[in-house]
Amino acid sequence: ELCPKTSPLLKGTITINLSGLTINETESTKKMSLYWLSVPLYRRPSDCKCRNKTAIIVPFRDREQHLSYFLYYLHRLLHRQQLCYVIFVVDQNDDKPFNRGRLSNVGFKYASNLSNFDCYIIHDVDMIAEDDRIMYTCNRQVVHYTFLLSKFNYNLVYHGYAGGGIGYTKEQFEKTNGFPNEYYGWGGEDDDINIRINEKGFGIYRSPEPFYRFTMIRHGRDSGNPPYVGRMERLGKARQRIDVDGLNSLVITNLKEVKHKTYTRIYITRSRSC
Ligand code: NAG
Repeated sequence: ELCPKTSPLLKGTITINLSGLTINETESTKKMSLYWLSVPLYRRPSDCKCRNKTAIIVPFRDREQHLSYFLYYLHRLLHRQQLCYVIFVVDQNDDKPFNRGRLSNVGFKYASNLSNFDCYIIHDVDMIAEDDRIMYTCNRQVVHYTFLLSKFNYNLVYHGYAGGGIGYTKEQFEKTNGFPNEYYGWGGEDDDINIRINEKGFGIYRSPEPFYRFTMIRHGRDSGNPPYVGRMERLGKARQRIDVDGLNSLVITNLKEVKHKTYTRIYITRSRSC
């Protein structure tokens, strides 16, 4: 039987306590009382057929502690939403500047190859939903979830901000050509997808509900993620580059996958030639 339209398991506000969680704790499947499908790592509700299948794609490097917190809270939330889902952590396994756009494209390609998801959510590892009514599902427009962040006193930081967590259907991701691959380091790639999404006529949806709040884990600047100096120049050419830089120009080399109990980790290493 199909799960109800509104899950009876939702509790509303989530109290977030960021201390002392470790990866081991998040891997305790018993604690989370979740069940497995035949596809490894594919979670589903135990007593009804899910209405939605969601892939969570996390561009990642060197944030193990954040990942513990992230997995701990997100598994509980997705379980209460009665979703079928898989979490993919895409790990940039080299010491080049962090490339969030490229990692997001790799995650989408990998996930959509594995299964047909209704929703592909690109999600930063340091943002945690403060309410389980923030539905991790997609929409006719591309959905931006993380627009009220603790870091910005729960205000939309600027019109057109599309960072943090954003959900696409397969069609939306493919038609907007995903993320740009050519932003190296911090900043701009999220402003670039905002342009893509609007140019291709989808638009961005932000819920009017006041409970769409996210805690952002405090951290210093990562040494491998310096601000990308050329980002404004790149952004200026974003419109012309939609169809030439993105999912369709992605070259994947040296991909390795490791299946953990609660998520799949994909390592990508840039070879010297690209
Ligand atoms: C903007 C950044 C954006 C970032 C946002 C919030 C640029 C061009 N854009 O200024 O990437 O997500 O701040 O911190 O730098």
